[in-house]
Amino acid sequence: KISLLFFSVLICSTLVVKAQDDPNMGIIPAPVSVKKMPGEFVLSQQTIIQADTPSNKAVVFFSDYLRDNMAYNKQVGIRNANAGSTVIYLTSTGTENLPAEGYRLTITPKQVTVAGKGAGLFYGIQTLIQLMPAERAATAKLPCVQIEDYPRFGYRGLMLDVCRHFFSVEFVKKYIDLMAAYKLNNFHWHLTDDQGWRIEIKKYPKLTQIASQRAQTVIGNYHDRTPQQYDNTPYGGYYTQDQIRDVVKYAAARYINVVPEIEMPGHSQAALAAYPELSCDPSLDYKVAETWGVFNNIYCPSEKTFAFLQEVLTEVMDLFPSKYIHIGGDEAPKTVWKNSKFCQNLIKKLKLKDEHGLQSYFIQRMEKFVNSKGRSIIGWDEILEGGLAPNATVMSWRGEQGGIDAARQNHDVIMTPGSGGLYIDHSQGRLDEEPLSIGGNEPVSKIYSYNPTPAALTTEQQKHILGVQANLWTEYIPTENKVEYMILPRMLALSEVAWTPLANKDFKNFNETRLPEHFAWLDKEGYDYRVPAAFGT
Ligand code: TNX
Repeated sequence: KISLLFFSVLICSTLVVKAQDDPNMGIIPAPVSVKKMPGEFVLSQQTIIQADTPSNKAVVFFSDYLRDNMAYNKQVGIRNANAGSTVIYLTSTGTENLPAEGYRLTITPKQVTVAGKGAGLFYGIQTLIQLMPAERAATAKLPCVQIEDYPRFGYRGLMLDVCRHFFSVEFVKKYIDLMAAYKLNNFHWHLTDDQGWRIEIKKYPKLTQIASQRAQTVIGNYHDRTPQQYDNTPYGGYYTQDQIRDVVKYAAARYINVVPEIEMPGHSQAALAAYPELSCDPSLDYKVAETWGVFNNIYCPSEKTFAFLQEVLTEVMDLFPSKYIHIGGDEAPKTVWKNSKFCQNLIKKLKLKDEHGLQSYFIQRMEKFVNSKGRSIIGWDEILEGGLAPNATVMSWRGEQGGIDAARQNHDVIMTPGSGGLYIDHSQGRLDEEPLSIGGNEPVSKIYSYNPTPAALTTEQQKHILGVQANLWTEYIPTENKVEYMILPRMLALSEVAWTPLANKDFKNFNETRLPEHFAWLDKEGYDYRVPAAFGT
Protein backbone atom coordinates (compact mmCIF):
# COMPACT_ATOMS: atom_id res chain seq x y z
CA LYS A 1 0.00 0.00 0.00
CA ILE A 2 1.31 3.38 -0.92
CA SER A 3 0.76 6.07 1.66
CA LEU A 4 -1.01 9.32 0.75
CA LEU A 5 2.12 11.29 1.49
CA PHE A 6 4.22 9.18 -0.81
CA PHE A 7 1.60 9.49 -3.48
CA SER A 8 1.46 13.28 -3.37
CA VAL A 9 5.24 13.42 -3.58
CA LEU A 10 4.95 11.25 -6.67
CA ILE A 11 2.54 13.59 -8.37
CA CYS A 12 4.52 16.72 -7.58
CA SER A 13 7.87 15.51 -8.80
CA THR A 14 8.94 17.05 -12.07
CA LEU A 15 9.83 14.64 -14.80
CA VAL A 16 12.26 14.97 -17.63
CA VAL A 17 12.14 13.38 -21.01
CA LYS A 18 15.13 11.05 -20.99
CA ALA A 19 18.24 11.11 -23.08
CA GLN A 20 17.43 13.95 -25.49
CA ASP A 21 20.64 13.76 -27.47
CA ASP A 22 21.39 10.09 -27.22
CA PRO A 23 20.78 8.25 -30.51
CA ASN A 24 20.02 5.12 -28.45
CA MET A 25 17.74 7.04 -26.06
CA GLY A 26 19.37 5.43 -23.06
CA ILE A 27 18.34 1.93 -24.10
CA ILE A 28 20.56 -1.06 -23.21
CA PRO A 29 21.06 -3.18 -25.22
CA ALA A 30 21.11 -0.66 -28.07
CA PRO A 31 18.25 -1.44 -30.48
CA VAL A 32 18.50 -2.26 -34.17
CA SER A 33 16.82 0.96 -35.22
CA VAL A 34 15.66 4.07 -33.33
CA LYS A 35 13.86 6.92 -35.14
CA LYS A 36 13.09 9.88 -32.94
CA MET A 37 9.96 11.86 -33.66
CA PRO A 38 8.71 15.18 -32.34
CA GLY A 39 6.49 15.34 -29.29
CA GLU A 40 5.89 13.26 -26.22
CA PHE A 41 3.36 10.89 -24.70
CA VAL A 42 2.26 11.54 -21.16
CA LEU A 43 1.64 8.33 -19.28
CA SER A 44 -0.63 9.25 -16.39
CA GLN A 45 -3.25 7.71 -14.15
CA GLN A 46 -5.74 8.55 -16.93
CA THR A 47 -3.90 6.46 -19.52
CA ILE A 48 -5.69 3.31 -20.56
CA ILE A 49 -3.80 0.05 -21.11
CA GLN A 50 -5.20 -2.24 -23.78
CA ALA A 51 -4.01 -5.59 -25.06
CA ASP A 52 -5.07 -8.29 -27.52
CA THR A 53 -4.86 -10.70 -24.61
CA PRO A 54 -4.85 -9.10 -21.14
CA SER A 55 -3.81 -12.43 -19.58
CA ASN A 56 -0.65 -12.63 -21.73
CA LYS A 57 2.34 -12.95 -19.38
CA ALA A 58 4.18 -9.98 -20.88
CA VAL A 59 1.04 -7.87 -20.39
CA VAL A 60 0.74 -9.07 -16.81
CA PHE A 61 4.39 -8.18 -16.23
CA PHE A 62 3.73 -4.67 -17.52
CA SER A 63 0.63 -4.04 -15.44
CA ASP A 64 2.46 -5.32 -12.34
CA TYR A 65 5.26 -2.92 -13.18
CA LEU A 66 2.88 0.04 -13.44
CA ARG A 67 1.21 -0.91 -10.19
CA ASP A 68 4.52 -1.16 -8.32
CA ASN A 69 6.23 1.87 -9.86
CA MET A 70 3.45 4.32 -10.68
CA ALA A 71 0.74 3.21 -8.28
CA TYR A 72 -1.30 2.66 -11.43
CA ASN A 73 -4.09 0.22 -10.63
CA LYS A 74 -6.43 0.07 -13.62
CA GLN A 75 -7.19 -3.27 -15.22
CA VAL A 76 -5.81 -3.94 -18.68
CA GLY A 77 -8.69 -3.92 -21.16
CA ILE A 78 -9.09 -5.37 -24.61
CA ARG A 79 -8.64 -3.22 -27.73
CA ASN A 80 -11.03 -0.31 -28.14
CA ALA A 81 -9.85 2.38 -30.54
CA ASN A 82 -12.42 4.87 -29.22
CA ALA A 83 -11.23 4.89 -25.62
CA GLY A 84 -11.01 8.69 -25.65
CA SER A 85 -7.80 8.88 -23.69
CA THR A 86 -4.13 8.24 -24.16
CA VAL A 87 -3.63 4.54 -24.71
CA ILE A 88 -0.85 2.00 -24.38
CA TYR A 89 -1.66 -0.88 -26.72
CA LEU A 90 0.12 -4.22 -26.41
CA THR A 91 -0.41 -6.37 -29.45
CA SER A 92 0.92 -9.10 -31.69
CA THR A 93 -0.69 -7.79 -34.86
CA GLY A 94 1.51 -6.69 -37.72
CA THR A 95 4.52 -8.63 -36.47
CA GLU A 96 4.62 -11.33 -39.17
CA ASN A 97 7.81 -9.98 -40.71
CA LEU A 98 9.70 -9.44 -37.49
CA PRO A 99 12.57 -11.83 -36.71
CA ALA A 100 12.19 -14.12 -33.67
CA GLU A 101 11.96 -12.25 -30.35
CA GLY A 102 11.60 -8.96 -32.25
CA TYR A 103 9.27 -6.07 -31.50
CA ARG A 104 8.18 -2.68 -32.74
CA LEU A 105 7.62 0.17 -30.31
CA THR A 106 5.84 3.26 -31.59
CA ILE A 107 5.23 6.25 -29.36
CA THR A 108 3.03 9.09 -30.61
CA PRO A 109 1.45 11.82 -28.43
CA LYS A 110 -1.82 9.86 -28.29
CA GLN A 111 -0.73 6.22 -28.27
CA VAL A 112 2.08 3.87 -27.37
CA THR A 113 2.01 0.67 -29.38
CA VAL A 114 4.16 -2.28 -28.46
CA ALA A 115 3.92 -4.97 -31.11
CA GLY A 116 5.60 -8.32 -30.76
CA LYS A 117 4.90 -12.01 -30.44
CA GLY A 118 5.83 -13.98 -27.31
CA ALA A 119 9.21 -12.86 -26.04
CA GLY A 120 9.12 -10.03 -28.58
CA LEU A 121 6.24 -8.32 -26.81
CA PHE A 122 8.05 -8.78 -23.50
CA TYR A 123 11.21 -7.17 -24.87
CA GLY A 124 9.23 -4.27 -26.32
CA ILE A 125 7.83 -3.73 -22.85
CA GLN A 126 11.35 -3.80 -21.36
CA THR A 127 12.37 -1.09 -23.79
CA LEU A 128 9.29 0.95 -22.95
CA ILE A 129 10.11 0.64 -19.25
CA GLN A 130 13.64 1.85 -19.94
CA LEU A 131 12.21 4.96 -21.58
CA MET A 132 10.35 5.78 -18.38
CA PRO A 133 12.05 7.83 -15.66
CA ALA A 134 14.06 5.77 -13.17
CA GLU A 135 12.40 7.36 -10.16
CA ARG A 136 8.95 6.21 -9.06
CA ALA A 137 6.32 8.73 -10.13
CA ALA A 138 2.63 8.84 -10.92
CA THR A 139 3.18 10.28 -14.39
CA ALA A 140 5.90 9.71 -16.96
CA LYS A 141 6.72 11.60 -20.13
CA LEU A 142 7.85 9.41 -22.98
CA PRO A 143 9.61 10.80 -26.04
CA CYS A 144 7.93 10.03 -29.36
CA VAL A 145 9.89 7.43 -31.24
CA GLN A 146 9.73 4.50 -33.59
CA ILE A 147 11.87 1.54 -32.62
CA GLU A 148 12.31 -1.73 -34.46
CA ASP A 149 14.39 -4.29 -32.68
CA TYR A 150 15.40 -7.94 -32.55
CA PRO A 151 18.37 -9.88 -31.17
CA ARG A 152 21.61 -10.74 -32.91
CA PHE A 153 21.77 -14.11 -31.09
CA GLY A 154 19.08 -16.50 -29.89
CA TYR A 155 21.07 -17.65 -26.83
CA ARG A 156 21.92 -14.85 -24.44
CA GLY A 157 23.15 -16.39 -21.25
CA LEU A 158 24.35 -15.68 -17.77
CA MET A 159 25.67 -18.35 -15.42
CA LEU A 160 25.53 -18.38 -11.64
CA ASP A 161 27.60 -20.82 -9.57
CA VAL A 162 25.63 -21.59 -6.41
CA CYS A 163 28.02 -24.38 -5.31
CA ARG A 164 31.08 -22.51 -4.15
CA HIS A 165 28.70 -20.15 -2.43
CA PHE A 166 25.00 -20.63 -2.03
CA PHE A 167 22.39 -18.01 -2.84
CA SER A 168 18.78 -17.89 -1.71
CA VAL A 169 15.78 -18.35 -3.99
CA GLU A 170 14.88 -14.73 -3.34
CA PHE A 171 18.27 -13.59 -4.57
CA VAL A 172 18.22 -15.92 -7.58
CA LYS A 173 14.97 -14.21 -8.57
CA LYS A 174 16.63 -10.82 -8.27
CA TYR A 175 19.37 -12.08 -10.57
CA ILE A 176 16.71 -13.23 -13.02
CA ASP A 177 15.00 -9.82 -12.81
CA LEU A 178 18.22 -8.19 -13.95
CA MET A 179 18.57 -10.63 -16.83
CA ALA A 180 15.03 -9.91 -17.96
CA ALA A 181 15.54 -6.14 -17.87
CA TYR A 182 18.47 -6.56 -20.25
CA LYS A 183 16.88 -9.09 -22.60
CA LEU A 184 19.02 -12.06 -21.59
CA ASN A 185 17.12 -15.30 -22.03
CA ASN A 186 19.09 -18.22 -20.60
CA PHE A 187 19.90 -18.56 -16.92
CA HIS A 188 22.59 -21.23 -16.56
CA TRP A 189 22.29 -22.57 -13.03
CA HIS A 190 25.50 -24.33 -11.94
CA LEU A 191 23.98 -26.68 -9.36
CA THR A 192 26.60 -29.30 -8.55
CA ASP A 193 30.32 -29.13 -7.87
CA ASP A 194 33.07 -30.46 -5.61
CA GLN A 195 32.19 -28.01 -2.85
CA GLY A 196 28.47 -28.63 -2.77
CA TRP A 197 25.45 -30.34 -4.34
CA ARG A 198 22.59 -27.87 -4.36
CA ILE A 199 19.54 -29.60 -5.84
CA GLU A 200 17.21 -31.96 -4.01
CA ILE A 201 17.00 -35.37 -5.68
CA LYS A 202 14.25 -37.49 -4.11
CA LYS A 203 15.85 -40.77 -5.02
CA TYR A 204 19.19 -39.85 -3.44
CA PRO A 205 18.56 -38.09 -0.11
CA LYS A 206 22.22 -38.13 0.90
CA LEU A 207 22.92 -35.57 -1.82
CA THR A 208 21.18 -32.99 0.30
CA GLN A 209 21.93 -34.53 3.71
CA ILE A 210 25.65 -34.89 3.07
CA ALA A 211 26.76 -33.47 -0.28
CA SER A 212 25.19 -30.05 0.26
CA GLN A 213 27.29 -29.36 3.38
CA ARG A 214 30.99 -28.72 3.77
CA ALA A 215 32.80 -28.73 7.08
CA GLN A 216 34.45 -25.36 6.85
CA THR A 217 34.58 -22.22 4.80
CA VAL A 218 37.54 -20.84 2.87
CA ILE A 219 38.03 -17.15 3.34
CA GLY A 220 41.40 -16.66 1.64
CA ASN A 221 42.55 -16.67 -1.96
CA TYR A 222 44.25 -19.57 -3.64
CA HIS A 223 45.86 -17.27 -6.13
CA ASP A 224 48.36 -16.16 -3.50
CA ARG A 225 47.10 -12.67 -2.89
CA THR A 226 46.35 -13.71 0.66
CA PRO A 227 47.10 -17.02 2.33
CA GLN A 228 44.24 -19.51 2.41
CA GLN A 229 42.30 -19.30 5.65
CA TYR A 230 39.38 -21.12 7.19
CA ASP A 231 36.82 -19.88 9.62
CA ASN A 232 35.89 -23.34 10.91
CA THR A 233 32.16 -22.90 10.46
CA PRO A 234 30.25 -25.42 8.36
CA TYR A 235 28.75 -24.09 5.14
CA GLY A 236 25.91 -25.41 3.04
CA GLY A 237 22.56 -25.06 1.37
CA TYR A 238 20.34 -26.53 -1.30
CA TYR A 239 17.13 -25.91 -3.19
CA THR A 240 14.10 -28.13 -2.65
CA GLN A 241 12.30 -29.34 -5.76
CA ASP A 242 9.42 -26.98 -4.95
CA GLN A 243 11.83 -24.07 -4.83
CA ILE A 244 13.34 -25.11 -8.14
CA ARG A 245 9.90 -25.27 -9.75
CA ASP A 246 9.16 -21.84 -8.34
CA VAL A 247 12.34 -20.37 -9.85
CA VAL A 248 11.71 -22.03 -13.23
CA LYS A 249 8.20 -20.58 -13.28
CA TYR A 250 9.43 -17.15 -12.23
CA ALA A 251 12.01 -17.19 -15.01
CA ALA A 252 9.50 -18.41 -17.59
CA ALA A 253 7.21 -15.48 -16.75
CA ARG A 254 10.13 -13.34 -17.92
CA TYR A 255 10.87 -15.41 -21.04
CA ILE A 256 13.99 -16.84 -19.44
CA ASN A 257 14.86 -20.48 -19.86
CA VAL A 258 16.74 -22.11 -16.99
CA VAL A 259 19.56 -24.43 -18.08
CA PRO A 260 20.47 -26.71 -15.17
CA GLU A 261 24.02 -27.98 -14.94
CA ILE A 262 24.80 -31.32 -13.37
CA GLU A 263 28.57 -31.83 -13.54
CA MET A 264 30.10 -35.08 -14.74
CA PRO A 265 32.47 -36.89 -14.70
CA GLY A 266 34.57 -34.28 -12.83
CA HIS A 267 33.69 -31.66 -10.23
CA SER A 268 31.83 -34.44 -8.45
CA GLN A 269 33.61 -34.87 -5.14
CA ALA A 270 30.58 -33.71 -3.13
CA ALA A 271 28.47 -36.46 -4.72
CA LEU A 272 31.18 -39.01 -3.94
CA ALA A 273 31.17 -37.91 -0.30
CA ALA A 274 27.50 -38.92 -0.20
CA TYR A 275 27.77 -42.02 -2.40
CA PRO A 276 31.39 -43.34 -2.40
CA GLU A 277 30.23 -46.36 -4.41
CA LEU A 278 30.16 -44.07 -7.47
CA SER A 279 33.95 -43.64 -7.25
CA CYS A 280 36.57 -46.03 -8.60
CA ASP A 281 37.74 -46.79 -5.05
CA PRO A 282 34.86 -46.83 -2.56
CA SER A 283 37.21 -47.78 0.28
CA LEU A 284 38.57 -44.23 0.41
CA ASP A 285 37.12 -41.49 2.59
CA TYR A 286 35.61 -38.73 0.44
CA LYS A 287 34.77 -35.31 1.82
CA VAL A 288 32.85 -32.42 0.32
CA ALA A 289 35.71 -30.21 -0.88
CA GLU A 290 36.59 -27.36 1.45
CA THR A 291 39.07 -25.59 -0.81
CA TRP A 292 38.82 -24.33 -4.38
CA GLY A 293 40.43 -25.90 -7.44
CA VAL A 294 40.26 -29.07 -9.49
CA PHE A 295 40.01 -32.46 -7.76
CA ASN A 296 41.11 -35.91 -8.83
CA ASN A 297 38.15 -37.71 -7.31
CA ILE A 298 35.67 -38.08 -10.16
CA TYR A 299 32.84 -40.51 -10.99
CA CYS A 300 33.92 -43.96 -12.10
CA PRO A 301 32.44 -44.85 -15.52
CA SER A 302 30.64 -47.82 -13.94
CA GLU A 303 27.09 -49.09 -14.43
CA LYS A 304 26.34 -47.87 -10.90
CA THR A 305 27.35 -44.36 -11.87
CA PHE A 306 25.37 -44.40 -15.12
CA ALA A 307 22.27 -45.61 -13.29
CA PHE A 308 22.72 -42.90 -10.64
CA LEU A 309 23.22 -40.11 -13.17
CA GLN A 310 20.29 -41.25 -15.29
CA GLU A 311 18.03 -41.21 -12.26
CA VAL A 312 19.33 -37.82 -11.23
CA LEU A 313 18.82 -36.44 -14.74
CA THR A 314 15.33 -37.91 -14.90
CA GLU A 315 14.34 -35.86 -11.86
CA VAL A 316 16.21 -32.85 -13.26
CA MET A 317 14.36 -33.08 -16.59
CA ASP A 318 11.06 -33.30 -14.73
CA LEU A 319 11.90 -30.02 -13.00
CA PHE A 320 13.41 -28.12 -15.92
CA PRO A 321 11.54 -27.89 -19.23
CA SER A 322 14.75 -26.61 -20.88
CA LYS A 323 15.65 -28.10 -24.25
CA TYR A 324 19.26 -27.98 -23.05
CA ILE A 325 20.62 -29.91 -20.09
CA HIS A 326 24.20 -28.99 -19.22
CA ILE A 327 26.26 -31.98 -18.14
CA GLY A 328 29.54 -30.22 -17.44
CA GLY A 329 32.45 -32.28 -18.75
CA ASP A 330 35.14 -29.79 -17.76
CA GLU A 331 38.27 -30.30 -15.69
CA ALA A 332 38.04 -34.04 -15.13
CA PRO A 333 41.61 -35.19 -14.27
CA LYS A 334 42.20 -38.73 -15.46
CA THR A 335 44.65 -39.80 -12.72
CA VAL A 336 42.17 -42.06 -10.96
CA TRP A 337 40.96 -43.63 -14.22
CA LYS A 338 44.59 -44.21 -15.24
CA ASN A 339 45.26 -46.10 -12.04
CA SER A 340 42.00 -48.01 -11.95
CA LYS A 341 41.99 -51.60 -13.12
CA PHE A 342 38.30 -51.36 -13.89
CA CYS A 343 38.84 -48.34 -16.17
CA GLN A 344 41.79 -49.88 -17.98
CA ASN A 345 39.78 -53.04 -18.65
CA LEU A 346 36.86 -50.96 -19.88
CA ILE A 347 39.14 -49.05 -22.25
CA LYS A 348 40.31 -52.39 -23.69
CA LYS A 349 36.85 -53.87 -23.85
CA LEU A 350 35.41 -50.84 -25.65
CA LYS A 351 38.52 -50.56 -27.86
CA LEU A 352 39.07 -46.97 -26.77
CA LYS A 353 42.38 -45.18 -27.21
CA ASP A 354 42.85 -43.92 -23.67
CA GLU A 355 41.18 -42.14 -20.76
CA HIS A 356 40.08 -39.31 -23.04
CA GLY A 357 38.28 -41.91 -25.12
CA LEU A 358 36.66 -43.03 -21.91
CA GLN A 359 35.52 -39.48 -21.11
CA SER A 360 34.03 -39.28 -24.60
CA TYR A 361 32.29 -42.65 -24.07
CA PHE A 362 30.93 -41.35 -20.76
CA ILE A 363 29.52 -38.16 -22.28
CA GLN A 364 28.13 -39.98 -25.34
CA ARG A 365 26.29 -42.43 -23.14
CA MET A 366 24.77 -39.66 -21.12
CA GLU A 367 23.90 -37.79 -24.29
CA LYS A 368 22.05 -40.82 -25.63
CA PHE A 369 20.00 -40.92 -22.46
CA VAL A 370 19.23 -37.19 -22.52
CA ASN A 371 18.36 -37.36 -26.23
CA SER A 372 16.04 -40.31 -25.57
CA LYS A 373 14.00 -37.92 -23.40
CA GLY A 374 13.82 -35.40 -26.23
CA ARG A 375 16.45 -33.06 -24.78
CA SER A 376 19.95 -32.00 -25.83
CA ILE A 377 23.18 -31.72 -23.94
CA ILE A 378 25.53 -28.81 -23.51
CA GLY A 379 29.06 -29.51 -22.33
CA TRP A 380 32.15 -27.41 -21.62
CA ASP A 381 34.70 -27.60 -24.42
CA GLU A 382 36.59 -30.53 -22.85
CA ILE A 383 33.85 -32.73 -24.34
CA LEU A 384 35.69 -32.35 -27.65
CA GLU A 385 38.51 -34.51 -26.31
CA GLY A 386 38.28 -38.07 -27.56
CA GLY A 387 35.46 -37.18 -29.97
CA LEU A 388 32.29 -35.11 -29.60
CA ALA A 389 28.98 -36.70 -28.71
CA PRO A 390 26.90 -36.58 -31.94
CA ASN A 391 24.34 -33.91 -30.95
CA ALA A 392 26.21 -31.96 -28.30
CA THR A 393 26.35 -28.18 -28.08
CA VAL A 394 29.73 -26.92 -26.91
CA MET A 395 30.33 -24.10 -24.45
CA SER A 396 33.70 -22.70 -25.38
CA TRP A 397 35.40 -21.39 -22.25
CA ARG A 398 39.12 -22.06 -22.67
CA GLY A 399 39.38 -19.43 -25.37
CA GLU A 400 37.49 -19.72 -28.66
CA GLN A 401 39.33 -22.69 -30.15
CA GLY A 402 36.94 -25.29 -28.75
CA GLY A 403 34.04 -23.38 -30.24
CA ILE A 404 35.79 -23.02 -33.57
CA ASP A 405 36.59 -26.74 -33.71
CA ALA A 406 33.03 -27.68 -32.77
CA ALA A 407 31.46 -25.35 -35.36
CA ARG A 408 33.75 -26.85 -38.01
CA GLN A 409 32.33 -30.24 -37.04
CA ASN A 410 28.83 -28.81 -37.54
CA HIS A 411 28.08 -28.63 -33.84
CA ASP A 412 26.31 -25.75 -32.17
CA VAL A 413 28.37 -23.50 -29.96
CA ILE A 414 27.87 -21.02 -27.15
CA MET A 415 30.81 -18.70 -26.76
CA THR A 416 31.94 -17.94 -23.24
CA PRO A 417 35.72 -17.52 -23.41
CA GLY A 418 37.57 -16.11 -20.43
CA SER A 419 39.85 -14.44 -22.97
CA GLY A 420 36.86 -12.43 -24.21
CA GLY A 421 36.27 -10.88 -20.80
CA LEU A 422 33.29 -13.17 -20.18
CA TYR A 423 34.64 -14.52 -16.90
CA ILE A 424 33.01 -11.91 -14.76
CA ASP A 425 34.29 -13.57 -11.59
CA HIS A 426 37.56 -11.87 -12.53
CA SER A 427 38.24 -8.38 -11.26
CA GLN A 428 36.88 -5.46 -13.30
CA GLY A 429 39.63 -3.06 -12.27
CA ARG A 430 43.16 -2.99 -10.90
CA LEU A 431 43.67 -5.95 -8.59
CA ASP A 432 45.13 -3.77 -5.85
CA GLU A 433 42.07 -1.54 -5.86
CA GLU A 434 39.31 -4.11 -6.22
CA PRO A 435 37.91 -6.70 -3.85
CA LEU A 436 39.51 -10.14 -3.77
CA SER A 437 38.80 -12.15 -6.90
CA ILE A 438 40.07 -14.99 -9.02
CA GLY A 439 41.95 -14.34 -12.27
CA GLY A 440 43.05 -11.04 -13.77
CA ASN A 441 41.54 -7.71 -14.68
CA GLU A 442 38.65 -7.90 -17.18
CA PRO A 443 37.19 -4.41 -17.48
CA VAL A 444 33.76 -3.61 -18.86
CA SER A 445 35.37 -2.28 -22.06
CA LYS A 446 36.81 -5.73 -22.76
CA ILE A 447 33.58 -7.67 -22.50
CA TYR A 448 31.83 -4.91 -24.45
CA SER A 449 34.17 -5.32 -27.41
CA TYR A 450 33.86 -9.11 -27.56
CA ASN A 451 32.51 -10.47 -30.85
CA PRO A 452 31.24 -14.08 -30.61
CA THR A 453 31.65 -14.91 -34.31
CA PRO A 454 35.34 -15.70 -34.90
CA ALA A 455 36.73 -14.62 -38.26
CA ALA A 456 38.32 -18.07 -38.53
CA LEU A 457 34.86 -19.50 -39.31
CA THR A 458 33.06 -19.24 -42.63
CA THR A 459 29.67 -17.50 -42.72
CA GLU A 460 28.05 -20.93 -42.88
CA GLN A 461 30.00 -22.20 -39.86
CA GLN A 462 29.23 -19.00 -37.93
CA LYS A 463 25.57 -20.00 -38.01
CA HIS A 464 26.47 -22.62 -35.41
CA ILE A 465 27.27 -19.88 -32.91
CA LEU A 466 23.97 -19.85 -31.02
CA GLY A 467 25.10 -17.05 -28.80
CA VAL A 468 27.15 -15.93 -25.90
CA GLN A 469 27.26 -16.21 -22.12
CA ALA A 470 29.11 -14.68 -19.19
CA ASN A 471 30.00 -16.83 -16.18
CA LEU A 472 29.98 -15.97 -12.53
CA TRP A 473 31.94 -18.53 -10.55
CA THR A 474 31.67 -17.73 -6.89
CA GLU A 475 34.81 -18.96 -5.11
CA TYR A 476 35.50 -15.43 -3.91
CA ILE A 477 31.95 -14.16 -4.01
CA PRO A 478 30.34 -15.07 -0.70
CA THR A 479 27.67 -12.36 -0.55
CA GLU A 480 24.75 -11.14 -2.64
CA ASN A 481 26.18 -7.63 -2.77
CA LYS A 482 29.39 -8.94 -4.22
CA VAL A 483 27.50 -10.92 -6.87
CA GLU A 484 25.80 -7.71 -7.94
CA TYR A 485 29.03 -5.76 -7.83
CA MET A 486 30.77 -8.32 -10.05
CA ILE A 487 28.04 -8.58 -12.68
CA LEU A 488 27.24 -4.87 -12.81
CA PRO A 489 27.78 -3.25 -15.14
CA ARG A 490 29.49 -6.03 -17.11
CA MET A 491 26.19 -7.85 -17.54
CA LEU A 492 24.86 -4.80 -19.38
CA ALA A 493 27.85 -4.94 -21.72
CA LEU A 494 27.12 -8.65 -22.25
CA SER A 495 23.54 -7.85 -23.19
CA GLU A 496 24.79 -5.56 -25.93
CA VAL A 497 27.28 -8.20 -27.16
CA ALA A 498 24.42 -10.70 -27.35
CA TRP A 499 21.67 -8.49 -28.73
CA THR A 500 22.92 -5.45 -30.63
CA PRO A 501 24.03 -5.61 -34.28
CA LEU A 502 27.81 -5.15 -34.49
CA ALA A 503 27.41 -1.95 -36.51
CA ASN A 504 25.34 -0.31 -33.76
CA LYS A 505 27.77 -0.97 -30.95
CA ASP A 506 29.41 2.17 -29.55
CA PHE A 507 31.38 1.87 -26.33
CA LYS A 508 31.67 5.60 -25.66
CA ASN A 509 27.92 6.05 -25.95
CA PHE A 510 27.35 2.95 -23.78
CA ASN A 511 29.83 3.87 -21.09
CA GLU A 512 29.46 7.62 -20.85
CA THR A 513 25.87 8.31 -21.86
CA ARG A 514 23.71 5.29 -21.21
CA LEU A 515 25.37 3.59 -18.22
CA PRO A 516 24.92 6.58 -15.89
CA GLU A 517 21.16 6.51 -16.56
CA HIS A 518 21.04 2.82 -15.79
CA PHE A 519 22.92 3.38 -12.56
CA ALA A 520 20.02 5.59 -11.49
CA TRP A 521 17.65 2.67 -12.13
CA LEU A 522 19.95 0.21 -10.37
CA ASP A 523 20.05 2.59 -7.38
CA LYS A 524 16.28 2.68 -7.27
CA GLU A 525 16.12 -1.12 -7.41
CA GLY A 526 18.76 -1.37 -4.71
CA TYR A 527 21.48 -3.18 -6.67
CA ASP A 528 25.17 -2.81 -5.94
CA TYR A 529 27.40 -2.01 -8.90
CA ARG A 530 30.81 -0.69 -9.87
CA VAL A 531 31.16 2.64 -11.66
CA PRO A 532 33.78 2.31 -14.39
CA ALA A 533 36.13 5.18 -15.23
CA ALA A 534 35.50 7.22 -18.38
CA PHE A 535 37.66 4.88 -20.44
CA GLY A 536 35.81 1.81 -19.24
CA THR A 537 38.33 0.36 -16.83
C1 TNX B 1 37.19 -22.95 -14.26
S1 TNX B 1 35.10 -22.63 -16.42
C2 TNX B 1 36.07 -23.70 -13.96
C3 TNX B 1 35.37 -23.46 -12.68
C4 TNX B 1 36.06 -22.43 -11.83
C5 TNX B 1 36.54 -21.29 -12.70
C6 TNX B 1 37.14 -20.14 -11.96
C7 TNX B 1 34.93 -24.09 -16.01
C8 TNX B 1 34.18 -24.89 -16.92
N1 TNX B 1 35.48 -24.54 -14.86
O1 TNX B 1 35.22 -24.68 -11.98
O2 TNX B 1 35.17 -21.98 -10.88
O3 TNX B 1 37.48 -21.78 -13.63
O4 TNX B 1 37.26 -18.99 -12.80
